[in-house]
Amino acid sequence: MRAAPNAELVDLQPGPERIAADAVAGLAATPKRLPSKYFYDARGSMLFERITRQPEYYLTGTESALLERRMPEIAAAIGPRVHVVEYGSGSGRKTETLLAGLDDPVAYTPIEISRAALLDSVARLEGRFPPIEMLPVCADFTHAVSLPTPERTPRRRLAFFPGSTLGNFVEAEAVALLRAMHDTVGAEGLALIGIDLDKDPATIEAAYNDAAGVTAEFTLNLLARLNREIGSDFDLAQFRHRARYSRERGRIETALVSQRAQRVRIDGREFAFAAGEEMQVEYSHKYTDAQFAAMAARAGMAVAAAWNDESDWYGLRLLRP
Ligand code: AVI
Repeated sequence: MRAAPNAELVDLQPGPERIAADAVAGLAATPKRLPSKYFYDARGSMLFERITRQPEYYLTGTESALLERRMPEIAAAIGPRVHVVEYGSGSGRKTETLLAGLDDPVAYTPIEISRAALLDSVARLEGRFPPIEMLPVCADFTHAVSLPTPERTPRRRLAFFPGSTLGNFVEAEAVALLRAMHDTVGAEGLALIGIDLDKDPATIEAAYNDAAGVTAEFTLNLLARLNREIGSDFDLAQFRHRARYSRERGRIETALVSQRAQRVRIDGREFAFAAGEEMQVEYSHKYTDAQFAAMAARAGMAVAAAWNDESDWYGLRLLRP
């Protein structure tokens, strides 16, 4: 792992006690579940990067192309001298496109749960954008985070939440997150959010069941991580990835399915799985325009501008309080 030379790291990465408590609470629930935020250890982040390059996973490529093409309009709508606060770390092209396209951005704060991914992305961006102050925060962004103050005073804050990550939260959580963003950016602030739009279910399902099996590996890595970090004894060969689209709920529901009756020990507790029992590990919501606007409104925000790709598969939304 490289260190970021000029970046001050605020480090609140969750430790084993927090992870174990979350895992035990999830396995004690009915139906069983595990939080998808724990997918992203170093190996999980690497596997996610590989997912974004699979031909079936249209989200990343579509969003990057959309942002590149519409960046002049987006920059004009946002205005100069912003402090960019990214939810999740910018390891891809998107952050570079945004920082390069904005008018004189003052500072950049990625908030990211994986320390490795955070330091890596900051080290890379720092080299590319020397005038932009790098102020990373290693934390779970679903909790309130107090932001570092840039040396140069920004005109406003811009929350940047690309990649359709908002879709990994159920509605009440997504609204709470948008409200927290609203509070973080303040009355003058803005938020630029990437959302995957509702479309043909077969296209969506294929994106979460790639032929190369990278998504299945990514899902199972959650169990490998728990075994390594909190000493659980999941047998990875006895669980299978399953991702299905629910039309009714407008979301991909990803589960790990127990291949036989088995017991798993975590933190001194034992949990029984039946053969075929599903453990919920991730939701990936897809939105209509009306659903997204209603959610933003519940968080006290309004859609100020909207950009979609030509097929209306994917959208960027600029929200204002
Ligand atoms: C990060 N997030 C938006 C991805 C998604 O599409 O829900 C994570 C992912 N899970 C499986 N493939 C990709």
